[in-house]
Amino acid sequence: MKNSMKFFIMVLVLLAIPIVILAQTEEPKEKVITINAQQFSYTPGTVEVNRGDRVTIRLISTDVHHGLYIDGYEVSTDARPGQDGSLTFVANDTGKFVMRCSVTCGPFHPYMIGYLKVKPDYRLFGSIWLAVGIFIGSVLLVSRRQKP
Ligand SMILES: [Cu+2]
Repeated sequence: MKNSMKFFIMVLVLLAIPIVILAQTEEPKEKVITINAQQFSYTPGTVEVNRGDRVTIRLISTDVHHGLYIDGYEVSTDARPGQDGSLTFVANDTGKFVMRCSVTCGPFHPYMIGYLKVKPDYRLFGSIWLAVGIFIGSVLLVSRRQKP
């Protein structure tokens, strides 16, 4: 393979990776998620959002009085049948957080647990990589052109 071809492919890969990262990362947005609470679980049991999202959780109970408390975010709400609960927060911390029932709702109440997953925001990382890639690509291109 010719050297110039190798160079061209190298630059293409250098630029393609951050473009793929940027294309797959969603913009932060408003997310409304409905969670059903029933003795002794949440449906869905795991909720996934992206870092920066403004998340509103609507809690619905169909049997008894339940609560929802998110460890780490320290936010909570509760719901009774016909009386939904609601809580809103901005998902600024990434990681996996435990959501637990905050109202004693029966014998297995301590095992009533769900999870909140906050995925990281790769947009800054992707943008920096792209900028550096374009810079390195241009410098290499210019330096090759100047050779006799
Ligand atoms: Cu409960």
